[in-house]
Amino acid sequence: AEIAPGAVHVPGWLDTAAQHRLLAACRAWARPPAGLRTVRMPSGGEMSVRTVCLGWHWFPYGYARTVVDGDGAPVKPFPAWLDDLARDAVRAAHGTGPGPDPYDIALINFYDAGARMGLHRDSDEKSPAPVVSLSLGDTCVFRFGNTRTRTRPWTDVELRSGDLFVFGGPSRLAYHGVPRTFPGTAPPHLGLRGRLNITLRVSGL
Ligand code: MD3
Ligand code: FE
Repeated sequence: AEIAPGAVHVPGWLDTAAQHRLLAACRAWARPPAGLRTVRMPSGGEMSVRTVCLGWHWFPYGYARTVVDGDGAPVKPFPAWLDDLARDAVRAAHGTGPGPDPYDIALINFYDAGARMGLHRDSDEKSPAPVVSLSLGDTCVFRFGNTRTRTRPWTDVELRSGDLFVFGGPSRLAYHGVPRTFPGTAPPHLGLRGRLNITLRVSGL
């Protein structure tokens, strides 16, 4: 379903086996060095989600090759199979592939019960390539706003384990966030308490 120009939701895109493979990979990436961390904002506050990065390290606000605001370790590599997955995802959602630049950033967010993400725009990447979002575990409310203001109008969409969302074209710079999750709604077979969101991006760096 296209909820705005270039913003396409594909429920259940990852089958059970693909969800298990991606979750197992996330568990390995979450381990130190350069593993799961709590992001501290310039204001001093901490994000309630915890994050691990592949390829490039995201910090507020920019990208680096080492964990500049954590253990200082080199960022884990971005594997070629994630570029393949991102390209498949863009083709599935938009019907046509992304440009030639390889996907080279993964930001993996972990939501325990009560974690959320305020409305924001993702503008630290230099490429206009679509952002690919994959959800695992608990269902959440994903809030998709507009490109001009952090206020209404917005559209709330529930994202479930296995869902794909692709944000390209005019939607690439839209405000978005996650006002809540529904703890305990993850498919039991996954063995995941909480929610994981994997975004795949092109740095343009
Ligand atoms: C629309 N993550 O990592 S995924 C983020 O569920 C982020 O963890 C949320 O927002 C999460 O920056 C939302 C959906 C998403 C991700 C990136 C986007 C929507 C986007 C970039 C541009 C436009
Ligand atoms: Fe975002």
